[in-house]
Amino acid sequence: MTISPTQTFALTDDELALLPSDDDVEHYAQHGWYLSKKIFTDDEVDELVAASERYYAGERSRSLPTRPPRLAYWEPSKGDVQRHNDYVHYESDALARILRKPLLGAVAARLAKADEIRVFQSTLIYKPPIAGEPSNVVPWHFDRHYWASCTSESMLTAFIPFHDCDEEMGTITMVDGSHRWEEIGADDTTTRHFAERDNDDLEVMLSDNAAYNNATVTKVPMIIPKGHMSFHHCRTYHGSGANRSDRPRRAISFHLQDGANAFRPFQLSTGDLVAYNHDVLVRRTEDGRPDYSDPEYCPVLWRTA
Ligand SMILES: O=C(O)CCC(=O)C(=O)O
Ligand SMILES: [Fe+2]
Repeated sequence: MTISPTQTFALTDDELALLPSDDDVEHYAQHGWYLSKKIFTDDEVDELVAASERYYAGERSRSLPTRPPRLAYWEPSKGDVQRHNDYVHYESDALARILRKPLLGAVAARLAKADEIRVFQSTLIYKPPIAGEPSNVVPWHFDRHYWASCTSESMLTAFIPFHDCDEEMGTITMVDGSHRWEEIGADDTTTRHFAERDNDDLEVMLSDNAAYNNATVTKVPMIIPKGHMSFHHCRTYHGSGANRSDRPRRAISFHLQDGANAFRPFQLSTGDLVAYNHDVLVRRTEDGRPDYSDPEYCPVLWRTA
């Protein structure tokens, strides 16, 4: 699945009409989120469902050579909890083929004002239709906290449901404009995965941060029609609730990096360096750092000619 560094990317006229307008780009800059037009056809979305079911049944195009320390990796033995599976763009060519549609990368490039967009991570997500299942609740967080070893402040995430997705299904919900907040209480614990933190802690952290910024917490649920997707900035707080519908909530969280992003050493107060799962997988740069442009794991999605 590697592509040559000189590969060019192009859009059809129909696709050009699906890019965010200048007003949309300004909206994203102000609010920290954007609800896209219809990026995937119904056939492409249906193939995401089919390919994900094959993935859950054990189909792999290749397997990770090693399991990094914080890998999310649901297996059937874990039962009817919320499923998270990282690196599906690496392990499933059927999913990758659709995720790598140039239009998606071009939308991200417009929003991030970047010439190049690469994959950073992809997580396949499944919320079983069980209203009271505690693991279905995604507490407030922003993604930059997990990416302390990245230099970029412009990374972003596409949240891609495989069907119409609304509040009943526990759709992703953004805290409007929160990417522009200055953060208080940023300590070592914020680099820990949100699954390891207390939900009440995070609700308090959100309201404290809002108060510090003289802001109010405005929660905006993303009502996403099939084929559309939401994008959020790496500092936008978001979370999601229970799946109260009678259908599974299926999605991919597609984390994207701008071309300039690279590894940086980031030290905790303990002296330990923050690591990202990539650090035990990707090739090294000439000066020995993990290379976040390794095409095996972080392929280019879009490059402006
Ligand atoms: O599954 C969700 O509702 C939230 C996913 C998420 O945290 C993300 O896309 O960054
Ligand atoms: Fe997130």
